[in-house]
Amino acid sequence: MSQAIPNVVEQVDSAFWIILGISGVLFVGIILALVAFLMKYHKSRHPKATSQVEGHAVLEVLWIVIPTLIVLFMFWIGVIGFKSMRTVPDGAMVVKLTAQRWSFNFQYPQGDVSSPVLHVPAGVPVKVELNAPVSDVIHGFYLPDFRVKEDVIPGKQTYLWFMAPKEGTYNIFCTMFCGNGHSEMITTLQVHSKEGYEEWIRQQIADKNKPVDMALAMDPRSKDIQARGGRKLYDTYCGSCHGAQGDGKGLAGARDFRSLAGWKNGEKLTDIFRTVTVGLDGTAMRGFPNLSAWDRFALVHEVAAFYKGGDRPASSPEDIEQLRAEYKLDEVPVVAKTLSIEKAMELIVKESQQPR
Ligand code: HEC
Ligand SMILES: [Cu+2]
Repeated sequence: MSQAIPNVVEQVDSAFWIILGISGVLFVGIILALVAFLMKYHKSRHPKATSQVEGHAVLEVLWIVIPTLIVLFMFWIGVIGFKSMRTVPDGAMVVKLTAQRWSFNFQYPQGDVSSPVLHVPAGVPVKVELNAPVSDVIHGFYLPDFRVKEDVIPGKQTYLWFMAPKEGTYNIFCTMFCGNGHSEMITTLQVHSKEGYEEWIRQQIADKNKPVDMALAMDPRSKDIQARGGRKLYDTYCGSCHGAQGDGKGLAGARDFRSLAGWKNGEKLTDIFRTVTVGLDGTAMRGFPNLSAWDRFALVHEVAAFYKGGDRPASSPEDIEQLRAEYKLDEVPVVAKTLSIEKAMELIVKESQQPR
């Protein structure tokens, strides 16, 4: 059941050039005729007014029929391109996007992996299912290099598909003016070879399943925490609301981390870990359970580091033990799910054939 995968980039570009070409020919033709008539019928050459010409059936039919055909031709090119944009090829890999003020998060069909940068294999059609939480605003998902763009609408799933022919890094933009952090709502598409993609997914899963050593995780200077790049994680996931300096200036009501005033869920490192994992009900603070536990610990330390003063309560050994038990943090990997792309695609195709 294989069909040729249309080249949307080519279709969009050729529609553009054809329409530009037709418009160009008409523009030049009309201007030339205008100038020619201006000169030919100038008053100096024709001092007497001409007689009134009335009706010319052939001419009138022509100037209605020809432009209509041209416009229909443009429409037809558009319809073909539109059809290929809206028809997801069989066997497309499905990635789920959640866009919210002001970041993108992609979830992959393999394992329970997610990332702020979109990773895909080259030469495989990818369907991106676009979602935004009902409490959020409309965003736009734009992949200029692949000529596709679609609105992301809270509470309604939309989609687009594209296929990257070769490896590389490409831009992704939000195209809706979605508030304060709109200009930061930018990410990238990373296209790997098929093997490279599998390897990436495998690493992500291994990383997620890496058991946590509580002593190292609670120590901001341990190399396991340092290696996480907490600052970058913070900028990616939290800074848009909590502000670059943890000042809460990004979104009204977001926590200012520099003082302890008014914390709801507790201000010890272990409390912060819980908040980062499950969020705070009824507020804009959502949980980030898709991030690996190590990443969440790195974020906890990043947040705590904004605090000015010496009186932040320390987590007791009991707190730490309780957290470990609650989240089974030191357990050995549960699953290393099947990773072959072929296998994953088989499942996806089956799923996509279910009636909706
Ligand atoms: C969409 C905006 C938004 C994003 C993104 C966001 N937060 Fe929050 N966060 C909030 C708001 C709003 C509050 C305050 C909730 C309240 O107290 O009503 C909050 C509160 C918190 C609290 C305090 C909880 C308490 O006990 O009072 C912590 C800790 C926190 N956020 C950490 C983070 C971290 C870490 C990230 C990034 C992984 C993050 N937040 C991303 C909006 C956000
Ligand atoms: Cu946006």
